Amino acid sequence: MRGRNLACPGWRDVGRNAKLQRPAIITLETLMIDLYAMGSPNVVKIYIALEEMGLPYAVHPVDVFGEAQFSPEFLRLNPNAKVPVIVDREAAGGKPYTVFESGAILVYLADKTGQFLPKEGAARYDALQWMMVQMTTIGPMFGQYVHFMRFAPKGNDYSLNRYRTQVRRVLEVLEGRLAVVPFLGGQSYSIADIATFPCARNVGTFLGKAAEGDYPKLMAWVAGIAARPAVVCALAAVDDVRKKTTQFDHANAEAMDRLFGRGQHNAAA
Ligand SMILES: N[C@@H](CCC(=O)N[C@@H](CS)C(=O)NCC(=O)O)C(=O)O
Repeated sequence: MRGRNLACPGWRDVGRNAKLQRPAIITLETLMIDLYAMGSPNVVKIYIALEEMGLPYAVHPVDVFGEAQFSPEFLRLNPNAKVPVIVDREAAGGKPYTVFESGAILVYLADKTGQFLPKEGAARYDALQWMMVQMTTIGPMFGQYVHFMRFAPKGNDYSLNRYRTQVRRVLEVLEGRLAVVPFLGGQSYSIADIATFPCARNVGTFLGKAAEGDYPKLMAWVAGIAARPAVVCALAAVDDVRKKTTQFDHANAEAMDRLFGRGQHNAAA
């Protein structure tokens, strides 16, 4: 079967077309979930959730470094022009339902399947509040730090130091949490862990390998999650979508300016 990986039954590759321009029309088989994707941490969360929950899904690569998120077809799915997006073809009410924002998608999928998020009580809100730490702090602080480290013109030391400090600060918060409970939500693996793993596994890449030694509990937690079979499958699927989308070091200058609101796209004035 096309693109089917027997060790990872959830994932099918629907794309002979390397780079998605018209997302709604290239599905070759009807699978439950359409995932609009590239290889960034926000999208990795959703790959992991779909694999962990055993939901069959079709991947539609969105070439973010090639401006595909600004196409009218994609903007109909997410007016905010960002991946990830899912379309649930088997939503309640019998009509497809579209969800964007990775945190909303994780809650949607957890509620749909009854997995990785307790239905009620303190355990539910423990998981949700730790997931929100990722959404509001870990993701944005990592994102800004990487922006100033990798993409901004040199000479922004104030910004670089501010975001690096914020990344370090929130990693210490995670280290403290994992010193008292095995998972971010408490006693069980949840969407809080699924949301946080994709950034946390990059500590060595972005802060330098030695920094991993500062967060032993966090790194042990990363290793435990990385070894889960569903996560291994998810990361293999992410490698595949990376091959089908432009990587940042191959993007053209105009696409980068548009993505980052620079040059003729600067609207700060
Ligand atoms: N808060 C959003 C962030 C999504 C996001 O920033 N997606 C990036 C890739 S990681 C994107 O699609 N960027 C395209 C753009 O900004 O034009 C979420 O968690 O889903």
